[in-house]
Amino acid sequence: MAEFDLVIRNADVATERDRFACDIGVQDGKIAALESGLSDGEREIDVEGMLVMPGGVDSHCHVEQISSNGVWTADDWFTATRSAACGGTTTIIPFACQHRGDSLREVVKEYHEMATPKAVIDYAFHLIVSDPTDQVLGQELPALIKDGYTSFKIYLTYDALMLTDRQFLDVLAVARSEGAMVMVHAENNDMIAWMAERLLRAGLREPKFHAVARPMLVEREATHRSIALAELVDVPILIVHVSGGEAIEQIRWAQERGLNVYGETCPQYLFLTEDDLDKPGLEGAKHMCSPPPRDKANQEVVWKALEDGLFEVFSSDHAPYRFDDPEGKFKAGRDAHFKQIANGVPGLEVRLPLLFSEGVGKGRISLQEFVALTATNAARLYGLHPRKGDVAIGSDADITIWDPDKQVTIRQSILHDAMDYTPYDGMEVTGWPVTTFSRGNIVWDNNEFLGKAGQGDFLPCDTPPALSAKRQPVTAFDPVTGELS
Ligand code: DUC
Ligand code: ZN
Ligand code: ZN
Repeated sequence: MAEFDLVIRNADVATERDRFACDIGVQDGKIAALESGLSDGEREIDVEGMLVMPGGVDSHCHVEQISSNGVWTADDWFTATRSAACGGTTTIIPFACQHRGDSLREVVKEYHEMATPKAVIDYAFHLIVSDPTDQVLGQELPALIKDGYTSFKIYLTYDALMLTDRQFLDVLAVARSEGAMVMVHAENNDMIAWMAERLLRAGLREPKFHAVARPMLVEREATHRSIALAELVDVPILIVHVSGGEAIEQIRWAQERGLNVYGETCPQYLFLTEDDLDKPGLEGAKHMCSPPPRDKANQEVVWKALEDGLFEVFSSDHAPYRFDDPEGKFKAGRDAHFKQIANGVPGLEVRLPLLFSEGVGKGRISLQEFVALTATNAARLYGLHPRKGDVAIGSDADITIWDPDKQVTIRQSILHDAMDYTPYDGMEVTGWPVTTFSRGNIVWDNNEFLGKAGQGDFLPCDTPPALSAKRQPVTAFDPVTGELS
């Protein structure tokens, strides 16, 4: 009888730490052996000439979520996880989004009901907290954290979701006392609303004015404010979807002061610019997301920061709204102004190939940095490592086989989400995931999707390790414990 369920022979393995040649033995969905000359597997594949990496962990994507202005994402749990798997990603961490008045516990239950029958790959949840009532802060969040929902996102903009600074402090305090990571959407709501009102009053309605209403300083201000609030509470935070230089300066400033401030960036800030929002007709809407893509100079600063190690994670922020669909971007009508157009771009499937091609292929980041940015760091940050994000004995056999030389022109027709466009249409990349294993099961092979709805499991997350960092109190009074030292 074969010793392993699966043996991957002649693997050239890249992890966040190193690169080594071996065979990979998989048993019961886990990596059981990493050495050359392994004995037989029930199933064997030879991957000579390919690269072998941990499957990607996409820690920021929106799946079967309704936006603050009432538009559902095009992808459900099946199409989103299928698209992820075909792009080499084996774990996603979307959001369970609380709208005001909702019980968080109920929200989580509803998201599970959507995900369980449809998910193809494994998943965890971040919670979006938009209504931090006493019940939510005192009972629901502590109980949910214990059940493995150990990260939440808060918004500083969008009237329907945003928290006041005071509410934000309350959420940060719970994160510290109960052990959770807070992710922040950092944009100043009043600045945006004020600018938008004046733009619309002046008759400036096209998609490109979305970026004018949200200039870089809007993000810089909210990033700095978030850092200060987290410093007061003495708890780590992660600033999501960082778009350009001024926000990066704030994060660098915090990191140089020794604060536990993490940053995330996304493909749209490395591969799109504000000029894309100025495409003819309504085409610009295909590139609208928040914060918006910036100019070329900012794009270069984001690349530099990525190379310098400022960012912890590279996520897609997949927020898919179809272009030519009355339920999509233009649910408010084809004559909608920029405030009424659904905000977000897809990116689950192309996240890894884009960064591999432009980052590793062009020598901007190493292969190890690529693995860290796209898989290992997110798994660690959100309490899923070493089960996810690694090729190591005992880890889940979530493995992506890469053809580093495969040349692909990105077109919507080759992708597997439910979208009708990709903002990266026509881009040429070198390097593509050719086979993806999820816990040892093949879900993508040679241009064929082989996964099954419902085979993905929910992953409860451990306490994020960043929460055990040494305390750095700002005053002798600890506002979380109430103690005076
Ligand atoms: N924020 C996100 O995180 N995703 C899509 C749009 C947005 O504003
Ligand atoms: Zn956001
Ligand atoms: Zn998002």
